[in-house]
Amino acid sequence: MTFTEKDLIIPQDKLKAGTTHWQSPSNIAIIKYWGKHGVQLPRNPSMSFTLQNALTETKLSYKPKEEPTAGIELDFLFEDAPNEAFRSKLVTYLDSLLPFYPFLEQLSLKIQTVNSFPHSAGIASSASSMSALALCLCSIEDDFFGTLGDDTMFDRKASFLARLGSGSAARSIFGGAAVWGQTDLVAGSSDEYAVSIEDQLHPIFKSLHDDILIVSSEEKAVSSRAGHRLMDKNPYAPTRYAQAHERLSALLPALKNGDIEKFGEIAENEALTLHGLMMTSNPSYLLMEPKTIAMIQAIRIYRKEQNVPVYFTLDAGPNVHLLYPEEYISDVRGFVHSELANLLDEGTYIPDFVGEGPEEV
Ligand code: 2P0
Repeated sequence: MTFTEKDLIIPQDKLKAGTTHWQSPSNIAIIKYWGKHGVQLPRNPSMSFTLQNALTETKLSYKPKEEPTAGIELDFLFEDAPNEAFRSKLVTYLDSLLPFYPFLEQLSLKIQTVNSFPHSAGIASSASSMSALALCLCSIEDDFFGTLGDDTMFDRKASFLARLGSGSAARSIFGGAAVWGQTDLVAGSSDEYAVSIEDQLHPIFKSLHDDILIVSSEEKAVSSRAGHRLMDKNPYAPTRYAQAHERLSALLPALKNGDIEKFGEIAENEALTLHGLMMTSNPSYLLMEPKTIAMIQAIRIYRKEQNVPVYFTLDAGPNVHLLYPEEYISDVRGFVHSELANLLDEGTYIPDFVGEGPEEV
C-alpha cells in the first residue's frame, strides 16, 4: 500500500476553513529501531509500548489560501510562541507530503502545539508531535474527501504519514503496543506503517509502568538522525539487524504469556545494544552518563536482592526508563526515593504507564 492511489485535490467550490485537534502520546521502544534506508524505512522491525502521560497536543487550523501559490503556507506556534526552527522543519515535512497530499498547497495552515512534559526534560518529542500532526492531517483528508472513514484505514494512513516525519512516531498511533517493520511474526506488519499488537499483550503488560528517571535534560550531542546514519557503516550492523528479528521472536511469546523475566532480559539487552551501537559507530559516541550507569547497577542490585521485577530501558539519551508491573508500584517508588533520588536531575522523574493511544480533542 503506498497511499498514492487517489488524486486528493479539493474542488474550488468545496474549499473551506476548519480546525482539527488531536493529542498523541510518546512511546518507549523495547526492540529498538536503529538504522534506516530509503525514505524513512527501518532496517529491522521494532516494538514499543505507547505511553499515557507524555503527550503532544496539536491543533491544525486551515483556510483556503487567499492567492494560489506554490508550496506550503504555514504559521506555527510552539507552546504559544513562534519557533522558526520547528516551523522550517515542518514546512520541509509538509512539502515532502505534497505527492500524497496535493491539497495542502491549496490551504493556508496554522499549527499550534503544546507538550504535556517540559520541553527541556530530555524526553524525545518527535514521536508524540509527529503522530499528533499526522492524525490532524488524516482528519483533514477525511473531512474533504471522506476517504478514511474506516478506522483501520485511518490509523494506517496516520501511521504512514507519522513515519515520514519521524520513524518512531509510526508506532504512537496505536494504544497499548505496536510493531513497526515487516516481520513474518506479526500478520499485516509493514515497513511503511506500524500495526497494533495490543490484543497480543498479557494483562501484566497492559498496565506496565514506565517511570522516566531524568539524568540530564540537556540536548544530546548527537541527534537520532545522525545516529541512524552512522549505522550505515557500523561493522556490526548486519548482525544487529538479524538480532532484532530474533529478539522480537523471543519477545512476542513473553508478552503474550506475561513472562516478565524474559521481557526484562530482552528489554535491558536491547537498551545496552542500542548504546553499544553508538559506541561502535565511527565516529563513536556515548550518550550514557555516569549517573545512567549508576542507576542501571542500582536497579540490578535492587531486583536481585528484593526479588522485585523492575527492569530498565534507555532511549537515545542518558535518561533511564524504569519498567515494572502495576502491583509493584509502592516498592519501586520507595526504591526510587531512597536509592535513586540523588542521581536524578533536580530530583525529577516523570511517572508514566502504558496508555490507550491518541485521542481527538
Ligand atoms: C526507537 N529511537 O525505536 C529508537 C530507539 C531512539 C532509540 O527511533 O530519524 O526520532 O526521526 O526516524 O524516530 C529515535 O529516532 O528517528 C528512535 P527519525 P527517531 O524508538
